[in-house]
Formats: sequence, C-alpha cells, structure tokens
Amino acid sequence: MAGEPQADCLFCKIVAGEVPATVVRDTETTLAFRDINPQAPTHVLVIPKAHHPDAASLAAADPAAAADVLREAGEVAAQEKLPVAGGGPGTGYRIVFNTGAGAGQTVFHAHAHVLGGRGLEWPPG
Ligand code: IU
Repeated sequence: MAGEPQADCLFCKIVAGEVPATVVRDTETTLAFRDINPQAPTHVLVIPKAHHPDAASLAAADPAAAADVLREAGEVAAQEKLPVAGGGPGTGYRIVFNTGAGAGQTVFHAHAHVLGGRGLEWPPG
C-alpha cells in the first residue's frame, strides 16, 4: 500500500535505523541525511519517511508530505549556510528529483537532492 515501509528499500531501512546515515535534520514526516557519494560540498538527501517511489507519486498520494520535503530542502540549505544572494559562482543551490532509471534514479523511494557550495552548471548533465 502507498506509504507503507518496503522490506527491500534502502531508504526505508535508513528511516528504521537499520542502515546508518549521517542525519542532519529529522522531522515527524521527513529525514535529511548526507549523500554517501557527494557530488558537491553540500549534498544532502531529503526523504519522506513514508515510502513513495518518486516525487510525483509522493505529491499525488500525500501533497502535505511533498510540501514538507520541499520545505525541509530549504531548511537544509539554510542550516548548511548555502548563500543565495550575490549571484556569483557558489551561490544558490539546486533541488533535484531524479525520476526514472533513465534520468539517474537508483533508489526508488522519493528523495530530493540538495546540492550547493560550488558553481552549478546549466543545463545539468
Ligand atoms: P538517485 O537520484 O536515486 O540516483 O539518488 C540516490 C542517492 O542515494 C545517490 O546519490 C547515492 O549516492 C545515495 N545513497 C546514499 O546516500 N546512501 C546509500 O546507502 C546509498 C545511496 I546505496
């Protein structure tokens, strides 16, 4: 059923404390932890604690939880002191939801990547 923990899901195991992670924020509905393979000086994943396979599925099933993930992504950026003003290289941050294997999604539990602390090119690779 949508939202229920999945036995074979890595991020459900992190939520359950069965797999270690470096947690930076923990709320009733979300968890934020450092990516084990960081692609930027700040690379944090924000996940809903409930299992949903991707961001769009999460938003369809539980819009409030999707909003919680987005708000927490902003809180992570603030906590990590990622500067937004100025507009130069290394300012601003990126929130990414890879969706589908073809777009690079490898863990099928919705997650926002929060990336910052370096210049970020556009378009992304
Ligand atoms: P993706 O968008 O599904 O590719 O993102 C999954 C991320 O999960 C990826 O950046 C991995 O480095 C990261 N990750 C992790 O943080 N901890 C883990 O134990 C595993 C993957 I496996």
